[in-house]
Amino acid sequence: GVIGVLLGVIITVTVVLTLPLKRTFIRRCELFPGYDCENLWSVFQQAYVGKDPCNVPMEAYDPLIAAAPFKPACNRMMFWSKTKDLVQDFIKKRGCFLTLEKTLLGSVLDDLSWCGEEGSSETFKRFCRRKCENNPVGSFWRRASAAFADVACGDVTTVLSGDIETPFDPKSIFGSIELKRFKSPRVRSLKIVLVSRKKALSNCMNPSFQDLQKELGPGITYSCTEMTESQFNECSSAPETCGPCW
Ligand code: N1C
Repeated sequence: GVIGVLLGVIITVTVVLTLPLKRTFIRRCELFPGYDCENLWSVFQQAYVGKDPCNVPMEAYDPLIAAAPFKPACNRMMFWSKTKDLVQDFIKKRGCFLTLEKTLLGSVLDDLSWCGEEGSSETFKRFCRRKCENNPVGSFWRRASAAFADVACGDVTTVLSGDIETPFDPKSIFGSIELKRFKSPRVRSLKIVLVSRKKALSNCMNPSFQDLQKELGPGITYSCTEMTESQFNECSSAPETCGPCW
């Protein structure tokens, strides 16, 4: 009858909206040996399921971070802002550097969208609005970035864009969260690599780098290197070690 059809529609819609996200999460997670991916999925879901998608704070993901903590990789950690594609191509070739997207939590959720709804036990992956600050996706990246930056040590590299007028944005996740968590003497230096694709709109003398240095913890050495996209890519064919290229 009508109820049966309705139920069928509801179940189909649920499966179509939920399954692909879980499947992607589990498939990507299984590339990392030694983790209970079903359990991670359930811990992940608890952060946002049944909640107003404007009311999921960073802290909602604390249990997820605790279930798959980041491990320090001294001298090999790479951060970025407004240069995601550039860095991802670079990382594929120069495997020695570690970005958040290469870790378990970063990789399972990269490029995905998710949210819940009050009074519902579903995960939606479409029509998740990101207007409010405490949306499930934004809060995840802020929380994960904080935890990833907390374990940074040694020489840290950040790739910024020379194609914009203000390469350091204090409101970005890099500027507002990661940078502030680098602590001396655990972190020895911050190496900015400023990469320009076409015509550079900024260089290392850009005033925004003064703001950056003000936010940088005392005792951490700062340096900045300008590169074209091709110079940066040549760097990626350098040896397996994270040896000097900038
Ligand atoms: O706000 P951003 O960059 O400065 O954030 C980048 C910074 C990196 O150093 C990463 O460690 O924060 C981390 N990070 C991611 O790894 C990440 N993957 C995908 C932050 N955000 C990430 N995303 C998505 O891109 C997420 O939706 C977030 O809002 C954007 C950040 O882009 P941005 O402004 O270029």
